[in-house]
Amino acid sequence: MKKTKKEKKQSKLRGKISRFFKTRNKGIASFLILVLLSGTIVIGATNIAALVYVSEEVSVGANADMVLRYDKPASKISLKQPLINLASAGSSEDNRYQQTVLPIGNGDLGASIYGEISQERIVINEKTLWTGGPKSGDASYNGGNITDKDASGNTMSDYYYQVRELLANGNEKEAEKVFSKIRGDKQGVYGSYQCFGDLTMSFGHKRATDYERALNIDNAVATVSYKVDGAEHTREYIASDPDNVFAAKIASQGKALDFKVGYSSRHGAKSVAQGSTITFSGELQDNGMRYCTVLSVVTDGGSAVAEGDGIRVSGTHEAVIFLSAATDYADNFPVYRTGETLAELSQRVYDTVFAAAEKGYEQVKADHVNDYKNLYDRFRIDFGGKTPRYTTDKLVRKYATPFLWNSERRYLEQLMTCYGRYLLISSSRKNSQLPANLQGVWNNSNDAKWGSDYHINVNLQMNYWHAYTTGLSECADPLVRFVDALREPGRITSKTYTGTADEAARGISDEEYGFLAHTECTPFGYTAPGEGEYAKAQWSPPAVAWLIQNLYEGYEYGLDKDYLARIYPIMKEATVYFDRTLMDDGSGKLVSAPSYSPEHGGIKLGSVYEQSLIWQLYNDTITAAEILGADADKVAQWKDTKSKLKTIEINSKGQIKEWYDESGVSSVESYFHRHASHLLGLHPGDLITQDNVQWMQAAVKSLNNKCDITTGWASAQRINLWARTGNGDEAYKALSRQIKQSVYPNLWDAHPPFQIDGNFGFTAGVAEMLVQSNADKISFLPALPKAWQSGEVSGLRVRGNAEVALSWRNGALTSASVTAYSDGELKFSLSTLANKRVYTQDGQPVSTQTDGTIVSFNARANTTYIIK
Ligand code: FUC
Ligand code: CA
Repeated sequence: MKKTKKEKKQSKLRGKISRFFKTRNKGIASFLILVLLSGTIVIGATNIAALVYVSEEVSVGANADMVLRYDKPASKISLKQPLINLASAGSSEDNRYQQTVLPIGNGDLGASIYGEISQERIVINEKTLWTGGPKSGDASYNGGNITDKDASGNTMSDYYYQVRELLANGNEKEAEKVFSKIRGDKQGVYGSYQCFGDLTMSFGHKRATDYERALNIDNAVATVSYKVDGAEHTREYIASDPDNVFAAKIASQGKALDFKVGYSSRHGAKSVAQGSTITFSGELQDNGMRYCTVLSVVTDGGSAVAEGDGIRVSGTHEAVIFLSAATDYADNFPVYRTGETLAELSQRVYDTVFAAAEKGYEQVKADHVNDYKNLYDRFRIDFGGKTPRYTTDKLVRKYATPFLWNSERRYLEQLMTCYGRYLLISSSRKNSQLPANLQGVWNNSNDAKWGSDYHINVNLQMNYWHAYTTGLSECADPLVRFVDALREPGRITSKTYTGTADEAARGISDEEYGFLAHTECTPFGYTAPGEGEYAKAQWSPPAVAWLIQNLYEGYEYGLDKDYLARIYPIMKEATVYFDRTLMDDGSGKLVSAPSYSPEHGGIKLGSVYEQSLIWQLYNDTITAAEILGADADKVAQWKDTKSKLKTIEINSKGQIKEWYDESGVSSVESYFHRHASHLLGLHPGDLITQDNVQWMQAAVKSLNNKCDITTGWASAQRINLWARTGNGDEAYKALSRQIKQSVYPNLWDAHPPFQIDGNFGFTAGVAEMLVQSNADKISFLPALPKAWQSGEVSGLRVRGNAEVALSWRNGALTSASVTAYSDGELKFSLSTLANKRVYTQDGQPVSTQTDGTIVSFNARANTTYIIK
């Protein structure tokens, strides 16, 4: 028989293999065969394991505690090698910090726990300690805006108008060139978030057994425990908001404690130990910012006395450390200082520490737990998670393999969901001076990537996506104040970069320029554009409009008119900038120019990113004005503007365009790029909804055209986007990919480096999968994945000031209730209330209305409605 080509090839190969055996390669050959065989066995075993694990039935109601648990101190945890490395995680020590410490915080104070046995180490942060901004006492600070003419006699706004003209004439190349001259002055102005200090405790313990380090996020208490010579040693750590202190309780059984407490500055201030108190205070070399921190040790018997610059604790079985820290930062442009002397500032910190010490640890702890649970307990979730067999680092690692029970996977997903809430409560409180930054409040470096600043082309917004949906509206208050504080410097930016000669001649007030901020912001009102290599990436006039979406959600969810009256002036002033600068694109449509789409492509006449945000700003500002009965004349003008805005367009591939003219933009680049800025109308915006089938289908196509391997926050954004399309399985894929690719052993999200937005966006994504209330209607389980066959959730907030509780089994809703907190109509999607009836809690049917697109009923405040 004649051999085919393929058969010839195969017999040749066989010949080669047998010859191989006959030679001295025998050893290697048999080794290779062994490897192949064992490989097959492993693959076979993996498949069987996968079958066993996947077919495990999961049942809800286990009520597993939400605890991050480790059997090793931070120094011994195996680190993760993230899939992509767009940015450096810093030094290897900093990388270890970011992956392994356990964070506690009270909003402005943060502490990160290593849990070391011989020498414990805790990194202390206070959120306002920043370099950059004005030097103390410098009232001439103008936030990095370049107000002078340059050598060629042009002002920044001259360039701005030249770029616009070039764009209007279709000369993008030349426009780019001129645009590159528009810049801010970051040198010495931008600064960076700083680390405050290191708390150490030298126990000198060796040969510890039964070690455990844990962070219980059900009550916000971290612990370390182990045995030495059979005697138990325990440490308990809290960060209290009511008492504004970090507190540590150190206890031992058996032998009395004997250890030394040290506390040192990262900025050269000398630690002074006196009695049982350590203080260090000073002024930052960079900008003269004053800082002070005080630590005091209280013992139960025994002694705590100064020894060198530390405190020796001995002869007691229990010691408590109270610590607080503060700076003279205030959010008042242009000085950004409280005006306190170092002595006054120090007194403030002393008073705080001694008031807590006076109160005593147990009371401070009880008040802290109570205060924390008041926020945390509002929300519950159960996908059938059961306490896993593994420590949290191993759980994360095994999540990427088949070797986890489904109930363990569900546990990790629940834990991640709750962790996003824990981290927000711990890094952003109603009384916090600043919102959560790129790392919340936890930072080990004085040179953190991006200065651990406030990026507003996605990051800061994402930090608060889950604030309203999961019942943490108070935690968003610092964000409102932050945006408000951008107004004053932002007016200078608007005037400097976009003011015209005509406006100057008319002598318009600063307010009449509106306010403007770009991608990168600091606590010192840096609102100018960037400079250098990434100047283009830092251009983003509608970033403020995006922040205002967060603020306005506060009203949509809470329906508090006083709150609306508080944010309305900010909304109105943000529109002023666009009222002044929107331009005709040549077809009668209004666009923003020069326009950019984060963080790729060129400078254009309008981008879908900018237009979607501007549309939303006008949309929400009009509604707000109408609710408040304000500015009727403006409303008419805004409505006209809104109707002329260029918004969504679909390209030849059926996707949402990112640029109106996509020529010259690489589709490969777009595929790999982490930002999905052209889809902001889908989430968090209101432009693209299920009501517009064509746009929704295009959005799905766009999403399918986004690479799965991406940064942590970008995965989180994809969860939210897919949820809004109603595709739960795709949303779930993004969610599980995020855990596999971007979650560190301590559950912090990795860009890399550690960036907290991904943690927050993850939680927001889960909420969005379970309940949606955008587009003026509430939907239950709009994007339920197969992985969450059965579950229960309560405390999910919806727009219209109400709260939802749901249970479902085998993918179908089994019970639902809605609690209204205001009188008014609640609207639901047709499918949500199809074949269902609404009852009061005592079983009285409630009448519903439908107009064919929604079903609604009139709810009364503080009433729960059962849906069956
Ligand atoms: C934006 C993102 C980066 C990073 C930075 C802090 O510029 O594009 O990925 O998250 O913010
Ligand atoms: Ca909205």
